Amino acid sequence: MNYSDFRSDTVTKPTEKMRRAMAEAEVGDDVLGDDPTVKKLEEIAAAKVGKEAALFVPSGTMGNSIAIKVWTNEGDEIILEERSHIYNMELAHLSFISRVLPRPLISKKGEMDYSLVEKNIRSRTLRNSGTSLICLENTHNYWGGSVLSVENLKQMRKLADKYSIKVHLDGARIFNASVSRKISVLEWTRYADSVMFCLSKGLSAPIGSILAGPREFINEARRVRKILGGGMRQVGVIAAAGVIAVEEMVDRLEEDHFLAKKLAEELSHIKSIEIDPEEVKTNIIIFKIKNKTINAPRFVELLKERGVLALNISKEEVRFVTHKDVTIEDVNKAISAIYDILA
Ligand code: TLP
Repeated sequence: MNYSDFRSDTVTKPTEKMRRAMAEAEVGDDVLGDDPTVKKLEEIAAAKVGKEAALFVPSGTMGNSIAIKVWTNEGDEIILEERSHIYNMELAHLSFISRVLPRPLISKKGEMDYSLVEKNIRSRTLRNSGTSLICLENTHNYWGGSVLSVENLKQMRKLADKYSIKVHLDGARIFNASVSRKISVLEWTRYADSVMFCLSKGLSAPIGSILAGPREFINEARRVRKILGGGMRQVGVIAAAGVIAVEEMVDRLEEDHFLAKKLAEELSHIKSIEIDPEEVKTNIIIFKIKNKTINAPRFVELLKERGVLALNISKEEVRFVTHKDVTIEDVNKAISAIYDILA
């Protein structure tokens, strides 16, 4: 069957230009610091997010886990948002690798409240282990690709400075935020000590993410990457696609946002679906199924039978993600399939 694949923007295939650049990439042993293409990517990426240095890592999960490992000591507390990817979807590397205690907080669509965060920052005493890090996510995946306000980042920075702690930004889709708000990513990243962003999602590179921050932090991050088995050799063949991802694939994200909005608007007319299309600002659409006989996992199975792939993220929530490799025809096909199932 010819599937229309809305499971994630991670399913995007590299462009022809990426494949050519990969074939022709100049390479060297990157663990020995010899790969010119990786160096080029790291320089471009650091500049994009306004940081001193950057590190090319195999995945977003590794980027986040390295950042947390470098910024914390075992037993520290870290504050993050309760629906965040780091807390829910990264196989507990917080406890497995960094051995820190997560303190998840409620939020309004990913934005944690200043006074709530302040109340939860604990200083190091004989009874408290002490907070060393706040993690933020922008765009916020499980809040349906919501965009954090710059003001929220500013507030979290203020708290971090007040209590001498760090801010890490999981910016897996930070370029979607930038395109949606029509402002530079720097408007957010300037308030974070470190930033991770993914090349392999909407930007369509086949593999890889970037971790960026101060030079000393990145030097240490490079050591942790090696510990985790992420020291890669002639990896310029992959970094070459990453260069095209950051330089040429950002503006087109607008098209993904347009399709997501269109899909959300159509879905909002269906009685047993709960969604506010106004809230869909980027390329992720999360909606609730209010049908008594069909739960989200069953709904996703029925979609598949009709040639449409999506993910259920809970018993009642379904997620669609738009990206380079879906078109308006795929969106129309999804809408017909959904009407067919819920009619
Ligand atoms: N998200 C994936 C899945 O894990 C759910 C997706 O399809 O959305 N931060 C955020 C906000 C993410 O959405 C993801 C991946 C990551 C980090 C991790 O990136 P990878 O998959 O490269 O380890």
